[in-house]
Amino acid sequence: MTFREDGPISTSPTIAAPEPRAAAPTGAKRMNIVIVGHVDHGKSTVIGRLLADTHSLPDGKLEAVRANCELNSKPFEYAFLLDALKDEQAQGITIDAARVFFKSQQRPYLILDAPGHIEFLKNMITGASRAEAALLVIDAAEGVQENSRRHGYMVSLLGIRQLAVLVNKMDLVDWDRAVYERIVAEYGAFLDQVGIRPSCFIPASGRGGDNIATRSANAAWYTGPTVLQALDAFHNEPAPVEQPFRMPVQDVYKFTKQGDDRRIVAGTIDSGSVKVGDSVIFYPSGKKNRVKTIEAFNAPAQTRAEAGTAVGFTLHEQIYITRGEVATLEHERRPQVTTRLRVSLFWLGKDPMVKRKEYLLKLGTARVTARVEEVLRVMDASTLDTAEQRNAVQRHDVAECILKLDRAIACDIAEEIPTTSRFVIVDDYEIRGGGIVREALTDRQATVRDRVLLRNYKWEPSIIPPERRAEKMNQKAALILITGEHEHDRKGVAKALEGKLFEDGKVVYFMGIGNVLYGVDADIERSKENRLEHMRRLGEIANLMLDAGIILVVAAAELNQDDLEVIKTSVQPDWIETIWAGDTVTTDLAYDLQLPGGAVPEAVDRLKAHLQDKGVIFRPW
Ligand SMILES: Nc1nc2c(ncn2[C@@H]2O[C@H](COP(=O)(O)OP(=O)(O)OP(=O)(O)O)[C@@H](O)[C@H]2O)c(=O)[nH]1
Ligand SMILES: [Mg+2]
Repeated sequence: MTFREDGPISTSPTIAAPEPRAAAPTGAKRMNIVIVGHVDHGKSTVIGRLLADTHSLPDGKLEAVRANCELNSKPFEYAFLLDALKDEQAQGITIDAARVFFKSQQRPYLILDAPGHIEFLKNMITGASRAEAALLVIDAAEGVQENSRRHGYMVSLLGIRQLAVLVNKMDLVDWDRAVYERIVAEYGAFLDQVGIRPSCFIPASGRGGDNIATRSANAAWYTGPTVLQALDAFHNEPAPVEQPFRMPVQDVYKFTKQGDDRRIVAGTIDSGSVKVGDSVIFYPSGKKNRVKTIEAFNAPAQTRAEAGTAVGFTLHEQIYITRGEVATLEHERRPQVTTRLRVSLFWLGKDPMVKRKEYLLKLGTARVTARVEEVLRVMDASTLDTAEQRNAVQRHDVAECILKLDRAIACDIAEEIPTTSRFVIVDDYEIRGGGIVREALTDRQATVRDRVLLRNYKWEPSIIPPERRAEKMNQKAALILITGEHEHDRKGVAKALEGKLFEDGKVVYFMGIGNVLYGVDADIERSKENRLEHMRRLGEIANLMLDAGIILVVAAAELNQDDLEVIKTSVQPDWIETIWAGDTVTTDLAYDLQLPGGAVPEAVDRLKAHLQDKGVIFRPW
């Protein structure tokens, strides 16, 4: 059993240093630091120096690299040490983000030297390698550059609160204090704007080793810490155990032993803690249950688990939940559940982020289709100039946007629980941007959702789990919504499909919209204002039938996306198949299959094949 399906995004080799001579106390917790800054400002040189000066290099490495430089008559660079270590470890693997380990006398460190910010962003947001603190390098001679600001902003947006600024290459400006002070003033003001207070600014020279691991006589006027002291002064961030419990569901596993129908709900706890006996609620569905056992990976069962650990737990009753839901505790603050989010994001894609286009949003273990509803503000991250109301977000821009998702997700607000507020945006299989949720906005289905959450909370689960029912009935429950233009014979197709599936031995039921309108809906008028309530009731009926394991075929004229979203709020979205019948699509419905006008038998064959593709019914071969 694997608890984590998503491995780290980067396959970077690890640069491991041997036991340093000045060993950190055993048991000291490692600190992860990211080093950022404008190109060529000296990041790799500073790391090389730190490795050399803390005696963290393999024996003879420094000498070997020096000798090699001499042989090729090129000047020695401390940055070459990293390359040499990489060559040793990589054996042909392309390197995107180096991970360098070293130890101070106080503790071990992992330094992430991200050559591009995409890797840094990916790793930070996916949690593949989270940095607790950042070291930002500015070249004293070149001064504050575009990426000095951009990276400072990203550090702030990613919620890294600890930062030290290294004013490097002071040798190039003859250790002129005025130059240093100017940079401190300029960059300090910038950081203030983005809400970060650096722990210190350090005048240094990576090349000369001044103020890196040892204090330099070149800057007698400077009384602050060296880089190594600044790193040692950072605090290890405790795992957010005190916050509300959040565990994005990675997967639901089934025991395979005979007669054992327990399931393990597995994931990594992002925040808070959980105990056996706790009442958990899964969002966005709102389904509730109690924790029966907590199973740890490769360890004996335990009674409690907390943030930072990968666990699985079993529940008292079998409820249907899937990857993408977030497990929470009933007595703690509930997460946000909505389809509309106000977010801050930065965009790294070559093509701008535009309205109307479909993107994939990944938050926790949830993946949903997202569109930009509105670009509220765009900010040039390097200058912090803002522009209101634009239509697109260009590469390297930071923007505040409203995103519309095609189904509800559970998340948190960045100020409250940062981990479950972070997301990335994927386009064409690549991460193009990322950000944090600032606010959960209401959507049209909000009132319906509240009722559904209460309904699921009160739901009395059957002792028969849905998959047992599916096995027995040899079909997966599904709602097949056949809609289309008024003229089109939707009803004919729907009834013919019912007939065909029935003959095949399926438990299937055709329901015309009139059956609902004049029955369950008899107390409400057929007005525009009541459309939402009509859809809600249709959804509730469908939900019951699906819970009974039935394939429900519904025919209705000209359903639109709004209608579908209401129905999706009441019915498990991945149990719905939407079919548009007819050559012209007259509404904004995002359908799963279009059936062009034509003979009914052909339409039914296509539908049947579609249901086989979707696994609703079995395809023998
Ligand atoms: N004079 C002087 N040069 C330095 C110092 N630190 C770095 N350099 C030089 O600046 C150049 C760039 O240094 P790197 O360490 O490769 O810079 P980087 O920030 O890692 O660059 P990228 O990874 O390409 O963004 C090299 O030629 C270094 O020798 C310094 O303190 N003084
Ligand atoms: Mg470098």
